[in-house]
Amino acid sequence: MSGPPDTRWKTGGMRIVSLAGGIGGARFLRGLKAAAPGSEITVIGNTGDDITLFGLRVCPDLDTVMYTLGGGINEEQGWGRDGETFTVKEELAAYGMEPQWFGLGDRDFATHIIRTQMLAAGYPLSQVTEALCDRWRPGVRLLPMSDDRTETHVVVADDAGRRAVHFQEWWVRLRASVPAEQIVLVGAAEARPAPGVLDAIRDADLVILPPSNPVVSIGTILQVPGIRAALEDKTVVGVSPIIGGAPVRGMADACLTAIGVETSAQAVLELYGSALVDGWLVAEEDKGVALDGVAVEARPLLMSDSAATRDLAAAALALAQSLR
Ligand code: FO1
Repeated sequence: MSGPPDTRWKTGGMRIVSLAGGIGGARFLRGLKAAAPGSEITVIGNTGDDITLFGLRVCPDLDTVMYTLGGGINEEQGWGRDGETFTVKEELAAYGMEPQWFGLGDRDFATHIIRTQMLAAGYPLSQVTEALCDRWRPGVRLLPMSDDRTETHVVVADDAGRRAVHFQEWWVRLRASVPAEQIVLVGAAEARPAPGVLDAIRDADLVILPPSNPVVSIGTILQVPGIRAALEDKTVVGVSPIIGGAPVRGMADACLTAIGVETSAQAVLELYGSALVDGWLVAEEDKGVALDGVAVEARPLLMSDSAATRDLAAAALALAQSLR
């Protein structure tokens, strides 16, 4: 790269794309916004976790990003609304309505009612998400990976026999305690990238993969036909979700095991592959990680507070800049 390092991302004007799912991804995005205040960030959100409950469409990863960046998240949990109450949930349970294992709060119900109403009126999920973000103003453009319905289902075998359960049932009710024989994105082959997704990737100056779950969040988004190929043309830097052989939070280890991948920063880098990833941030204890064609940088990865998260995001951006 010729000339002085391009630090526009510090002063603004960069177009950044980030793939995100779940709690770790949303928290990282808060740091990304702080590290690149003037940049235009497009988030491609995972919709494989989406589930229909009580006739309402729930989009956990889109909502986690929207609430976290919009200031409405339950900070300790990392999902659902702050200041939540569960009167509707208790009343549903009083009627014996199932499932009772998924904690939908009263405030959260409003989001799902509006989303379901708009979907029923024929609006695609991308327009519904845009409408919900009108209220929350997350400060990023949040796009679902696809407007087509996809769901992550998990094949398990326990005393109730061998069957496929929705990812949320495996994740929340079973706490991933029953080994997943297979993790399948139902609808993947027919799913098309949502409007704006491929354009955002094409126009991006750089792409960041946050430390989201590499299987059921990042991995799911990469299964939408066309997205991985589009990303391979860009400068992409990822942040390892695994530190010293263990996930920082969540149950990425159970997901990696399910697809026969070791729980390590090296194995996740190889899962993404050097065709996709140009730079890879790992924790100090994983500094031996290497893969031809990938610039590996070791630094603290724990997002222990907002400053640490901002610094982590800044390091990812700086590495991406140096590789452009
Ligand atoms: N996770 C849980 O562990 N228990 C819950 O009861 C739960 C409810 C819930 C409600 C709305 C929502 O948007 C997310 C919720 N989550 C819950 C988290 C969710 O399972 C995960 O955030 C993602 O699907 C995986 O990242």
